[in-house]
Amino acid sequence: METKSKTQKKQRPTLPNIDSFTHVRGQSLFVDDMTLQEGTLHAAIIGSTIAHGYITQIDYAEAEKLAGVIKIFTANDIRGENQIGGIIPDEPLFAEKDIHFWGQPIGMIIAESDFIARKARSLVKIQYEELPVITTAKEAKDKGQFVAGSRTFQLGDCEQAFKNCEYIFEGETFSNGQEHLYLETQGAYAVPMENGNIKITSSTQGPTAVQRTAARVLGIPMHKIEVEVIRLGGGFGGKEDQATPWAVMAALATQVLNQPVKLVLNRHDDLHMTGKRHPYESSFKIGLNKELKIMAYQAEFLQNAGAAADLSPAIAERTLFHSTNAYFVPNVQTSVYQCKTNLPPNTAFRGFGGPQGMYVIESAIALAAREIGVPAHRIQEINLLQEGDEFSYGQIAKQVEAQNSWQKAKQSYQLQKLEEEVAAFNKQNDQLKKGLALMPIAFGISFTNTRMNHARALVHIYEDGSVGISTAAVEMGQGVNTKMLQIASEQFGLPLHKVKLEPTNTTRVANTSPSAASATADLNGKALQRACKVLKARLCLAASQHLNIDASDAEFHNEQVLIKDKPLSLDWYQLVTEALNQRICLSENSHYATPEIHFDKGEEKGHPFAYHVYGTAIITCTLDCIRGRYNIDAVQIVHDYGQSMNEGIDLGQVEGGLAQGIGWMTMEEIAYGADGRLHSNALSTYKVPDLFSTPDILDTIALDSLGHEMAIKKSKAVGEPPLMYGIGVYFAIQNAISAFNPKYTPQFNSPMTPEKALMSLYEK
Ligand code: LUZ
Ligand code: MOS
Repeated sequence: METKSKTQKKQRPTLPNIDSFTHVRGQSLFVDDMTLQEGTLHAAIIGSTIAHGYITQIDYAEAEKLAGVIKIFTANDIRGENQIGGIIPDEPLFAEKDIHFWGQPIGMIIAESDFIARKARSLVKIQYEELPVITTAKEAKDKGQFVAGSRTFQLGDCEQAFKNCEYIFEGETFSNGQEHLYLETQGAYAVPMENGNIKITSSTQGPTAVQRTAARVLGIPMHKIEVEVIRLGGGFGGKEDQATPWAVMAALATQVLNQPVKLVLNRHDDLHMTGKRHPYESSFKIGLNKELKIMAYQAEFLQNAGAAADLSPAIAERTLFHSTNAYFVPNVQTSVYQCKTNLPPNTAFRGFGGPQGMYVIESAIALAAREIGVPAHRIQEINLLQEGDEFSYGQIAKQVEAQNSWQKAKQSYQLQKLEEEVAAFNKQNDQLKKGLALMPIAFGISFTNTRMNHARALVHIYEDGSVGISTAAVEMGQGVNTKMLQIASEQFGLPLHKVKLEPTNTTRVANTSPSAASATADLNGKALQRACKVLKARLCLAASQHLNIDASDAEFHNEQVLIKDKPLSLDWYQLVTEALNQRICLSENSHYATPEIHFDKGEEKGHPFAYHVYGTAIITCTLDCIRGRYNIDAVQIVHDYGQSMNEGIDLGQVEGGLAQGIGWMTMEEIAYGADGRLHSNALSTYKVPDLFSTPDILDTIALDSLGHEMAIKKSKAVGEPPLMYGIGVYFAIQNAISAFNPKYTPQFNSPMTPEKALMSLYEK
């Protein structure tokens, strides 16, 4: 099978990801590739082998005797606080007595080699007293177990509105978790510097989170810790907060032993010890009028937070923000409960609770469509957001592209013809059935926590005219460094090879937000643009003084300095020299904070997002009704990139996001036993999408939209939104099942694995 993929209407240039060159040669550096200093020690983490209970006895004697074991660390070795909770202080670095999930770190073996450390780990004997294990959100809620309080968003008056509805439907949904499966597992390398200072190289989306937490646990000020990030082999949210503990452990061992320590989790440990996308158990009630307008929508979301809060409160909030997806609903009441279970603390994952919210309203629409006897896309279309509509959290929708992307998809991909083809196919075939579904998306861009929406960029122009750039942006394959390079080289009119992106480092750019929320290029790009402009103004001043002219509006192109398109007698390099002769500062650290956004958590109202990203996907699939297997024939997308600054990279984000969404919705089945142990703990038992699960045809059309002033160069954020196109695949398969089995009552229980599809096909 061959996947055909293209972006139609290529308007703008594409600069290949600058990392491609070293990636394809295997020369890109990750934590595991670092040249190790002499005396480097290696760590293995001792994880709990029960999910809930307490430790009654630990015997380290055998492990300690093993030659090459240097020290076994426990909570007793911590000089600061044994606390790593990011939002709520409810999570120890090492368990002291109480165990809350299978794989919870209890201690760490430091040895001369990785092999010895792991061998020693197998010699540690721990005895536990076990307590009852909770693995589902529902059970936790029934027992009153929460990591934080519930939240409710409200618009209009649902109760009143339901009274006037022609149709009312209620249902329940489940969406499972999802393993991040970043190619590079969690890891860090800590090195002692002088005077108790420590440098940590970490595979983290949040270098400041590592620095802050290491300072807290080690009991030293933040300035004694430098965190550097070269690049990540994938993050997807899994390294927003959960890269932190491993980096802190390595730093702790370095602090105590004064030797370099490397800690890289193997895949098995990573799967067992880290949290994933939150499973959600939800219920909904939807009311429509005769014209199929959704008049009222109620939903209750039970978030399976796992054993500690981690980022769950922020993720729960985003579920509510996106509970009505790309639709306007005048009366909304949504609540979310953050249920405490004995799973590893679940965490950020591309979409950050948004997809879980969107899946529920799509389920509600699918149920309504089936019961009323209309295609779901008719209900979807009638209810799409329009200019000036109010979201349930009070933000007024502006520059709405919901209708535009929908209509463009319908026309460009000939929806009517597709529908006719599917109907004709289904009439002619007994054993194969086709299904079709549409999936509109609207995703809010900004950290929902307003105070996190800021970034800085530090730019040096060196005396030879070459440029070095540091920002808070972490490169994790998403191409942010390439975008930063584009901005600086355009601002200064320099060729790409004259500009260098430095690794992200907390001593160059401090107090940073993580690279997350799809907002990294916007926030850091805007800060970088500012820094470049400040430096250009200084260079213009230098030119004015030297040439005795007004060069304040000079422009920079092709290593030249131009006034009204005429080059000055000084080129870029000569001007840099002249500025230094005049003792002008050629370094600048600029700050950007997203304007206008705000949110009042008391009222649950405000304007949390800089803007929204829109798009529409049309999905068709073919289901083998003997075997339950399905093939995704086509996913045809109209996506709102705004004015994309790099269509190649942005298309890569759409394709990757879609594949990840398809995986979440169709095949990735995380399985925990009733004892809280992860059963899907290898790639033989956890199926992720491969080339055969991607659509035969994958088309993306760039919607010709204006973009947004708050997007960098009007190029809208692209990281997370496309994942949610994958939700439509679930409903396309469901429609194919319905075409085969008229008695099928849709269950909204994702992922739609072939097993589930097969059972549904023969349900009576
Ligand atoms: N991380 C975060 C995120 O801390 N806040 C957010 O709003 C967010 N949204 C998406 C992804 N990560
Ligand atoms: Mo994220 S889910 O780290 O943007």
